[in-house]
Parts: sequence; C-alpha cells; structure tokens
Amino acid sequence: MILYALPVSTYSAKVRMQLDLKGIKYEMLPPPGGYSSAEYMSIIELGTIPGIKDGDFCISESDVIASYIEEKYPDPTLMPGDAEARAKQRYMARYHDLWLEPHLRKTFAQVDPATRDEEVTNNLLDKFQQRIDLMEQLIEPKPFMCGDQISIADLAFPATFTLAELMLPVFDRHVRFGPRVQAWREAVYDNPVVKAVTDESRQATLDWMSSGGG
Ligand SMILES: N[C@@H](CCC(=O)N[C@@H](CS)C(=O)NCC(=O)O)C(=O)O
Repeated sequence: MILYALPVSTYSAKVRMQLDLKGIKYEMLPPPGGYSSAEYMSIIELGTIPGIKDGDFCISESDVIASYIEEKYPDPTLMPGDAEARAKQRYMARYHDLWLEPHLRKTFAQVDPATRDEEVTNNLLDKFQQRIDLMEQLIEPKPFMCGDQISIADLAFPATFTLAELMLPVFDRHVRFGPRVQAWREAVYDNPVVKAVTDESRQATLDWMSSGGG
C-alpha cells in the first residue's frame, strides 16, 4: 500500500496510526508534485492528503480511508464492541473532523499579524476551545476515548491537540484541557504507535513554523 502523506499533516497522522496499529506495511510518499498538483490529482482527485493506493484502488478522505482499512484489514480491530460502541467511535472521529479541527485550521489564514482579523481569529479560537470543553461531557476515558481498547476515536485528536499547543501561542492564547481530556491524552500517549506518530508530527510542525509556515 502507498500512503500519500506528510509528517506535518494531522489528518495523515490519524491514518498512519491506524496502519501502524494494525501492522499493515505501507510506503509513505509525499504527494507527487505537491498538494493539488496535476500529477497528484491524476491519482487522488481532490489533491489532498492523506490518500492511499492499495493495489489499483485509490481513495482519499481520512474517514473513508479509515472505514476502508477496517473493512479490508479487520484484524486487529480498531472498532471494537457492539453497534452502539462503534457508533460512538465514529461519532467522536466525526466530531474531530467536522466540529473541532476546522476551527483550528481556519486560523492558519490569520497567522500573519499584518493581515490578521482579530475578531475572526478570536471567534475561531473561542469555538475551538468550546469544542474541547464539550468533550468533558462527551467522553468517559476508560482509559481510551470509547472504552478499554484503543479505537478509531482515539486517532485524530493527538496530532490536532499537539498542533494547537504549538500554534495558539502565536495568537497569545493557550489551549486548556479539562480533567477527562487530559487523562485521556496521557493514557493514549502511552501507546507506542500514538507516541511515535505524535512526536514526529510535533517535530514536523515545529520545523514548518520555524520555516515561516508556508
Ligand atoms: N477532510 C480531509 C481533510 C484533509 C486535509 O485537510 N488535508 C490537508 C493536509 S492536513 C491538505 O491536504 N491540504 C491541502 C489542500 O487542502 O489542498 C480528510 O479527512 O482527509
């Protein structure tokens, strides 16, 4: 399998964790020609990362990749339990992708103080923090987000929270984690795969920021 990804990409980190936890062999390549290049879009139509090529089959969108991998390579499962448990895992994965992370991503356009809109920036960062605060009601770590086994619910947040810790000081803000989210963070970071991918993502983000974030 080929995984088109970059260490700095938070959505790629989530797929890498899934592949590594399952012991699936893959080659990680940067998108040929870069994001949204004609060359890459001849493989992955949307031009985004992550994308995978499994034999002749190519697909993007991390959530879709996650379902595909679970169906094609079910062991060991990252969707343990009954239908309700799996629905909760999908819910938390979507919560990250649709309701939490986009607020942080939109602040990328506000990094330059010369062009920053303070009101837009503050609204985005307030919303991002509110979504983290809401997680105190949504999760009951045992110690993983949806029970005693790691699942797809656990994989997207580590790199995003790491990115937030590094980025928010740019706006003179700091991300705050409540006791449940903090307990979950510590538990999931004990997993060697989560730790390795998160640490690589942190370093790649630091390198990206020190190069000017372009
Ligand atoms: N909804 C997509 C989001 C992926 C995404 O935003 N990827 C970023 C890198 S982390 C990207 O490819 N950006 C380049 C672009 O949007 O053209 C997913 O879940 O895969």
